[in-house]
Amino acid sequence: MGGVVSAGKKIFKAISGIFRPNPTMAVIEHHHDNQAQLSEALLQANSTQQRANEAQRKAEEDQRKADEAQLRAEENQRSADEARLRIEAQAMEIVRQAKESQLQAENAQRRAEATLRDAEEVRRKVEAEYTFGIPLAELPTREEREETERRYHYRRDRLHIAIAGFTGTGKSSLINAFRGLKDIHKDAAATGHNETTKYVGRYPDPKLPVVWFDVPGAGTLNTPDWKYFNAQGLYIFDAVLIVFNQRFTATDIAILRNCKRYEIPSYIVRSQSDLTLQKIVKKKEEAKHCDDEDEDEDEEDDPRIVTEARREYKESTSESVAKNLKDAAESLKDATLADVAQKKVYLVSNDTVYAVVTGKKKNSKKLAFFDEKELVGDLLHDANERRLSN
Ligand SMILES: Nc1nc2c(ncn2[C@@H]2O[C@H](COP(=O)(O)OP(=O)(O)O)[C@@H](O)[C@H]2O)c(=O)[nH]1
Ligand SMILES: [Mg+2]
Repeated sequence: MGGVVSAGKKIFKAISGIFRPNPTMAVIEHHHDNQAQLSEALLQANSTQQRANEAQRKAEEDQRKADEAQLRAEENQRSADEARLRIEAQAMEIVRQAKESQLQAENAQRRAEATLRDAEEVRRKVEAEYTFGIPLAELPTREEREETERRYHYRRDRLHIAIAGFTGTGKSSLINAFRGLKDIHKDAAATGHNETTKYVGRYPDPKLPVVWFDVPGAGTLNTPDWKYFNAQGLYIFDAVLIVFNQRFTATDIAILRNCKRYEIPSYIVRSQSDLTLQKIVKKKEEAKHCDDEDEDEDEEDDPRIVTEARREYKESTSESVAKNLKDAAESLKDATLADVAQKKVYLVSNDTVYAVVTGKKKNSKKLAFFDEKELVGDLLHDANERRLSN
């Protein structure tokens, strides 16, 4: 009986198990659900992870590309910088070489000029010795010549014209007139009987490429004349005017003689011709009117007397200069001076030179023209010619 009961219990249990929810099954089912969700989530997570990885890779790839681009850009910049530096260095080298070539050319030019000057000096010396009998020692050396050029601020693009003569003859006034300046102009050379100086004055022309030099002369020469000429550095001039008034002095002759030796054009100029002419006219007028009781002081000069006075003045001046030179040629035993005796003597006055140069009259007084136009023309023409041929 007991066995029936227990079998019944078992069947009951089994049946009730069918009709009643079985907790274990639910758990298992639930577990299965979870498992699926988990798998799903895992799959999603995986895929998200993959996408993230993919994004990460892409970002890294982009970064790499950006880095590469940056490197390339830097590389390009570096090459550009290098190329620029190379070009700059090449340009600087070309400039340096050009400068060096220029310097070498200038040095060569200077050497050639110096050699030419030396050769010219030798030629002059030899010629001087044979033609004029001047001992070589009397000629300035190249160093002395260069020192003189420095002293007088010599410029190759200017003509240098010396006005030499004894004090008071009118050198400074003449220089002012040649420069077209009145004596009272602020740049004019000082004039007047008290204006004596031992030093050579330098006066650039305001218009022409000429520098005028006021060379005060010694009255008598205590040294050989070439020493005086060399000491004054007269050998560097393109032209020398020898200005005198009443007396043609030994210094004037010395200058003339040495100009010839150095082949420098020289001009014998008698200044203050207006004053001298006036004196001659006055004397002649006085002689004419000596018996004339009612002589009029303000009366105009008789034109015939003026013409006669001019002729007399011109002739007597030429004659006395020629005589002086002939005498000097004899006493100095210098035949070249006899040739110089034939030289023209230019008669001038400062007001007329001023009028020729500027085309203006200094003041309203009547001007007596002599050789001013000729002097200005000859002077500039000869100096220019000489410079062009040297
Ligand atoms: N009437 C006249 N006077 C002159 C002439 N030249 C110069 N003088 C005067 O002569 C004096 C001396 O002239 P200056 O030029 O100082 O002579 P320097 O010593 O040789 O420079 C001055 O009072 C000038 O005014 C000229 O041609 N005619
Ligand atoms: Mg003077």
